[in-house]
Amino acid sequence: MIPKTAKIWMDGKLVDWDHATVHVLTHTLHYGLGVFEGIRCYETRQGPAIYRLDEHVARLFNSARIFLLDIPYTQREIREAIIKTVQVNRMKECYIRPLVYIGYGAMGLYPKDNPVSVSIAVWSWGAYLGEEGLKNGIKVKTSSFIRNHVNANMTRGKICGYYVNSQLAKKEAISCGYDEALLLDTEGYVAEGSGENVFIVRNGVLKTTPLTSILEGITRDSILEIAKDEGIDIREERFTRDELYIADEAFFTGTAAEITPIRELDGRVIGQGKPGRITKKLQSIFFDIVKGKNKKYKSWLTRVK
Ligand code: PPE
Repeated sequence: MIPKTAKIWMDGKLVDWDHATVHVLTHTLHYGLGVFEGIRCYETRQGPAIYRLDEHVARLFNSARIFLLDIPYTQREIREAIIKTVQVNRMKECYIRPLVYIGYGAMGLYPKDNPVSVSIAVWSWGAYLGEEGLKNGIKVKTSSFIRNHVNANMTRGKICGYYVNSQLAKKEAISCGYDEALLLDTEGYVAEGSGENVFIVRNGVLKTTPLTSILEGITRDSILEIAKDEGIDIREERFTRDELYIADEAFFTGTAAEITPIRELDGRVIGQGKPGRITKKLQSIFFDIVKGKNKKYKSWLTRVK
């Protein structure tokens, strides 16, 4: 169970956690067309700070644009509502989940006049793949489920329904004794994790999959930018699962997963079977940034007073 906080923002009102409910005929609940975000707020010496808030809000609106959802608020209003929700719940550190959903009204696949609603919840969420995983790496399984073709389910939008595919992959991986799943694209190349983007390091080159059948991850973007500033050779290009088997290092990135090293894929040990030098370096810079200890990237943090 996730720990309760005091209030959830629902269409402009701060509602008590236990009363933040919807009707069972809420359209999104039946058909999966809703868009959401996952954002983290970290404790810094200057107080709580939200990581890359503007980019997350922009992606929420882009998701809505792709899926023809008319959010009845401006980006500025949602941004302010997110900050307010963190404030009223007095969170020092939390995960933030804005959700845009189609409400109660007509049923069937054409909910023309149903209202579009927005909710924002916050809660404490520790290491997504476990503290141990964050430190020493996780065991991953290539999924028997593949990512949707981009014309079946557009991946630039972070929609609720996309995560059915992710859940199938995740359940399969866990039931086989692994920590996480790696999904391939429709052509058999590596795509991403169930809720993470993926990177490898081979011969000093950092590679990640191109933005064709994956979510445009904000942590992915952060890592690319940090690596560029560190003078690391970066490539955004397709690679296969066997290239991952023989990589020197591999890791997942995501808001929830942060930077989680991969120590094994399908029973093949990656590199030395522990977080590699470049992974550790990027992880350490990332955690300094989010905790407000790296001035160079301070524009990525929005302070919550
Ligand atoms: N790919 C997928 C499929 C994905 O869900 C995420 C985030 C990412 C990549 C990384 O994107 P970003 O967070 O912008 O770096 N997954 C979110 C949901 C996880 C969940 O279990 O819920 C997250 O990390 O918040």
